[in-house]
Amino acid sequence: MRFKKKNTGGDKQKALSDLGPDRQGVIVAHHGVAVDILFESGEREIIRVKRKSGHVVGDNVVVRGEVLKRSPRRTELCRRDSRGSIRIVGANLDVLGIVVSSLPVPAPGYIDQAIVAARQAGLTPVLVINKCDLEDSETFISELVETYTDIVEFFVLSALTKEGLGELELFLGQGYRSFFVGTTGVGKSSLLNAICPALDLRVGELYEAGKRGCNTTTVSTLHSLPRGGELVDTPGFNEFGLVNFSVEDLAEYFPGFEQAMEESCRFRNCRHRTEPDCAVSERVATGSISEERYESYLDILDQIEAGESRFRNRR
Ligand SMILES: Nc1nc2c(ncn2[C@@H]2O[C@H](COP(=O)(O)OP(=O)(O)OP(=O)(O)O)[C@@H](O)[C@H]2O)c(=O)[nH]1
Ligand SMILES: [Mg+2]
Repeated sequence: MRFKKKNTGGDKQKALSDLGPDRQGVIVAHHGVAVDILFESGEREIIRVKRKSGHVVGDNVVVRGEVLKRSPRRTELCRRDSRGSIRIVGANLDVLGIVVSSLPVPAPGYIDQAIVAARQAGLTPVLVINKCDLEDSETFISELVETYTDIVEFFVLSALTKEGLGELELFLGQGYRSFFVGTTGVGKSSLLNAICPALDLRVGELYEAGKRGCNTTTVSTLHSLPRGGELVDTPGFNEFGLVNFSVEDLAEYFPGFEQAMEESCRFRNCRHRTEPDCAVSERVATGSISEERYESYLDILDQIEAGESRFRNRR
C-alpha cells in the first residue's frame, strides 16, 4: 500500500522559499503573453502571463519565482475602442500628454474626449502640439492656443528641430509619470527619441496628406527620461471613446465649462441643452463659452446619449 505524503506547513514554506525573495517591479511593456518588468534592483526580465491577464504598462507588481501579483492601482486610464470594447490602457499615471499636429490633424472631438477621460481618471491633461516646423501649421496652432488657453497647459514644439522641447522636458521632469496619446503619425515616438536619443524607437515614414497612418508603434512602452520623470509611448489610436460616462460627468470635466460648473442650473440633472435657467446656456448666450466649445460638447453628449439608449434597449 502506498501512502501519499502529507503536505505539511514546513514543506509549503520550503517550496515558497525555493522561489526566492519577493521582488518589486513595474511593467514597462506588455507583449500579449509576456510582460517586461523593470525591478527596483535595476534588472529587467520578461515574465510569462496569461493572454488576458489584465496587466497593463505602469502596473506595480510583486514577483516571486514566475508568479506575478499586481498591486492596487493609484490611477487607471481607460478608453472604448472602435468595436465598443473597454480597454485599460495604462496604470498609475499622473499626466496625459495629448499629442497633436497639423498633419495628420486630430479627429473632431479627439482632444476634448481625451481631456475629459484624463480628468475623470484623475490625470492632468496637457496638450503637446508637435511639428511646429511645418509650413501652414500656424493657423492650426493659433486656433488651438486660442481654444485651450486657461484650460490646459500646452507645449508648442517640434521633435524634428527640437524647438520648444526644453519646456516639455522641464515639465515632465517634475517627477510625473506621463502617457502620450495621439493619432498615428503625429510624432509621439519621435518626441521620445528627441528627449532621449538612446531609445532609438522606430518612427514612421514621412506623413503625407490623405494617406492613412500605419501604426508604427504597436506596443506601449514606459521609459525613464534623462531630465527626470517617466513617459509612456503608445500605439496611435484615432478615437478616444469614453467609458462608463454619465451626462453629468461630461459637463463636469468638459474643457471650457469649468466656471459654469461652479454655478448651478435650475435642474440638478441638467443636460445643458434646452433646459431653462441653465448656467451653460447662459454663458453661451453671453459669449463666455464659445459656440465652438458648446458644439463640441453637444457632439459628445449625442454620443453618450446614443450609448445610453443602446444600453436601455439591450436590457
Ligand atoms: N516635420 C516634422 N515631422 C515630424 C516631427 N515629428 C515627427 N515627424 C515625422 O512624423 C512621422 C511619424 O512620426 P512617429 O514618431 O512615428 O509618429 P507616432 O505618433 O509615433 O506614430 P505611431 O507610432 O504610428 O502612433 C515620421 O516621419 C516623423 O519623422 C516634427 O516635429 N516635424
Ligand atoms: Mg510611434
